[in-house]
Amino acid sequence: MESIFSENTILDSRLPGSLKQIANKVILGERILPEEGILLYEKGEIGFLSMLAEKVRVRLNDDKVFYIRNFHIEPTNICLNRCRFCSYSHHFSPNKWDLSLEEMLECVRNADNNIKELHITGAVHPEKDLYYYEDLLRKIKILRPDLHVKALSAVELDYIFKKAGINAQQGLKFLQAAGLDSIPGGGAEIFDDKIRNEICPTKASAESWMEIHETAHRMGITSNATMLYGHIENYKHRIKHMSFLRDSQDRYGGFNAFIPLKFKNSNNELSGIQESSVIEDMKNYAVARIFLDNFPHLKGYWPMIGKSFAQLSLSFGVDDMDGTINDSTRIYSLAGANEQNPQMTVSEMKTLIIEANRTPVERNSMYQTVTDQ
Ligand code: V47
Ligand code: SF4
Repeated sequence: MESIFSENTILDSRLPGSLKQIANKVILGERILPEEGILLYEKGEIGFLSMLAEKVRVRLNDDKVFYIRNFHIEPTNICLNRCRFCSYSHHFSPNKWDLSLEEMLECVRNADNNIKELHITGAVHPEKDLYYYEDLLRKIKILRPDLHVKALSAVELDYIFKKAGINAQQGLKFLQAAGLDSIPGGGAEIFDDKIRNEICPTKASAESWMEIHETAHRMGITSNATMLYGHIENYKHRIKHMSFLRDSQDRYGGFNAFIPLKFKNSNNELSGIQESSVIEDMKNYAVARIFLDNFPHLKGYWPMIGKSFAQLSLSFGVDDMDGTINDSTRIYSLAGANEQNPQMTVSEMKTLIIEANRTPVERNSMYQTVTDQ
C-alpha cells in the first residue's frame, strides 16, 4: 500500500527546490545522484523520506513483505581479526565457542522439515580451511538436500581461499560443488579504506569483498550486501558504500537484498559511541531504498533493531523481514541488541506484517513464493 500523501503534496509543499527536484526524479522512477543521496540524508525530514522510499518499494514489491523459515549456525567465535565494533569474537565475548562438525550436523538434524534456509556465518578461525567447510557443506546436504545453504561471508571466504592458494572463482566452484547455494552479506562494513583502517584494520579489504561477490554473481551464485552504520562514518561514506554496490549491481545483478546493520555499542572497543536514534535508523532505510534502485529487496533485520522497529521500517522502504530464525544467532545479542534470544513464530511474523497493512509472503531463498505450507 502506498503512502497517503499524493505526488502533488510533495510538489506543492514548501520543500527546498533541490529536494523537490529529487522528489520529482524518484516519482518518475529516475536514478538519483550520489550528491542527491547525501542531500536526502542531510535535509530530508523522515515523513518526506518515507513517502519517497515507499514509492520505490511499491514499484518493486507492491505491498508484499517477505519472510523465510530459516535458522543460523555460527560455527565459532574464535577470530584472527579484532574488529573494534565486534562484541561477538572471543576477544570480547565472555563465551568462547568452536562447534564440532557433529554439533553442527545435529543442529541440521533438529531443524524442522519446513525450514527452507540455513545461514552459516561466524568468525575467521585461524585453523579452519577450505576443506573443513567443504566437508561441512557436503554432510549438511546429505542430511537435507532440499535446504538452501547461504554460507560464509566474503571475509571468511577470502581467508580460506588465500590459505588454499586459490582464487575466488576456483574456491567458489569448489564450495558450490559441495553445496554452497548463496553468500550472506556480512563483512562489507563501510567501503572506505580510512574508516576500515580505523574500525577493522586487519579484515579483508573492500576490494576483496567485492571481488568475491562479483565472481559469485558471474557464476550465477547470488548474495546479499550489508552496511554497518552509526559508528564513525558520515553520510558521504554511506553513499560511497551504496554507490559501489549500485554500480556492481548494474554490472552483474547478483545481489538479492541490501541489509543496513545498525552499530550496537555493548562490549566492544567502540562502546563510547552513542547508538543511532530510531529517526536516524528509519532515515537510513529510506535513503537506502531510494538510492539502491536496482536492489530488489531491502531487509529490516529484526534481531538487530528489535521487532517493533523492524515493523516500523516497513513504512520506510523495507519489504523483507528476513526469517523466523530461532534463537540461533548471537552476533547481536552479544552486542546489546534488544532481542536476546531472537525467535519469531510464523504467526507472529504475519501479524507484524498485517498490522503494517502489508501482505505477508513466505519466500524461499530466491524470493519465490512458498505455497506448500
Ligand atoms: O559483518 C558485528 C555486523 C555482520 C556488530 O546476508 C555488528 O542475510 C552491529 O552479515 N553492531 C555479520 N553490527 C552479520 C551479517 C548478516 C546478518 C543478517 C543477515 C545477513 C544476510 C547477514 O554483523 C558483520 C558486522 O557488520 N556486526 N558486530 C555490532 N556491534
Ligand atoms: Fe572476527 Fe567478524 Fe568479529 Fe571482525 S566482525 S572480529 S571478522 S567475528
